[in-house]
Amino acid sequence: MTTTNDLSDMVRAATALFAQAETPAALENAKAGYLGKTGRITELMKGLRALDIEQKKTRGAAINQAKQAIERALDARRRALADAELERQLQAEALDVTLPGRRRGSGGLHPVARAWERVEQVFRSMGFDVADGPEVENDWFNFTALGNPPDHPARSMQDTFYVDMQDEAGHPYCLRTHTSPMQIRYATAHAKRHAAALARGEIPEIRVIAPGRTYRVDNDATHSPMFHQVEGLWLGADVSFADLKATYLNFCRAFFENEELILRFRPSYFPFTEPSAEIDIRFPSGPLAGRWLEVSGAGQVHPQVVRNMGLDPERFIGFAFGSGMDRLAMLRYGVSDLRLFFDGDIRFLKQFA
Ligand code: 2NM
Repeated sequence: MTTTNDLSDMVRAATALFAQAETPAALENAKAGYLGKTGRITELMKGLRALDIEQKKTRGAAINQAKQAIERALDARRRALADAELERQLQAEALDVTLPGRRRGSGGLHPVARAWERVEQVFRSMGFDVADGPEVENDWFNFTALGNPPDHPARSMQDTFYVDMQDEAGHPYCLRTHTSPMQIRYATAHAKRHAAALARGEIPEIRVIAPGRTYRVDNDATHSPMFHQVEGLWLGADVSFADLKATYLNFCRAFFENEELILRFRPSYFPFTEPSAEIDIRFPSGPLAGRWLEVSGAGQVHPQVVRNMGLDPERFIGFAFGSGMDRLAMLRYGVSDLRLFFDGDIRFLKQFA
């Protein structure tokens, strides 16, 4: 026959056993030892049958109290385990909302692309159209139409990248060595508009720039096999060398944001212009002050080239120029070595982002 003391010992033992259970499953196992079908409390209840009515009352009440105490201990431990589990989960999923966010890396335009955009902006502001076309050209557009005779050294394998391909007329293809072929394409593509205007007694204008990638067999500190050019063309009834000077001066002053810079024209030679000139610029102040810097070639478009554009050189006269866009970018952004533009070094490029 167990005593009240035995019952409180049992409650203590059960509480201690529950405290050792580290998981809900272990706890439910421990519970079965007391409250299950063959648990100790259940067995004690069964033992009541043998007692008389008075003993049944007092003993039954005592067992009941012990049972309730064990149930409270069980509940408390269940809650403790559930709290611990929740706490563990919260720890595992913890977010430190005070950490600075991870920023998305932001890109930037390449300095040559920025110069390119500026060039387009400035020339558009002066009424120029912008033309774009193939980088793989046939030699008629790239050389013949532009006044390069068949034996011209620019056509040699040493100077030009040829492509293993020919058009229907047997003209070989090459990577364009300048963007001037675009001028021929542009003029011929607008031939209908010109013819219609001429029929109305007007002389239409061609005012266009062709910026883009160009290719030559060349590779040193100041030459890269791929480089960028912008060529301009302005043809009309009476477009003169004075217009060339004004246009190019305006362009340079806008592009470099310097109203004081001046130009110098030196006589030169190009197969597609006559007369021809080299254009130098000079900054009166600033980091580039005091030196003449070569920036462009230019000239009055040769009558035969005008004819190759499908236009009558008796009616159309004007100028063309060709400038190195990489060089313009170097001067504008203070870059001393052309190769920096093409190395793809992020530390260099970041400075322009
Ligand atoms: C230059 C220098 C001088 C030029 C000529 C033409 C065209 F198509 F009208 F004939 N486009 N660009 C030209 C003239 C290019 O680059 C140094």
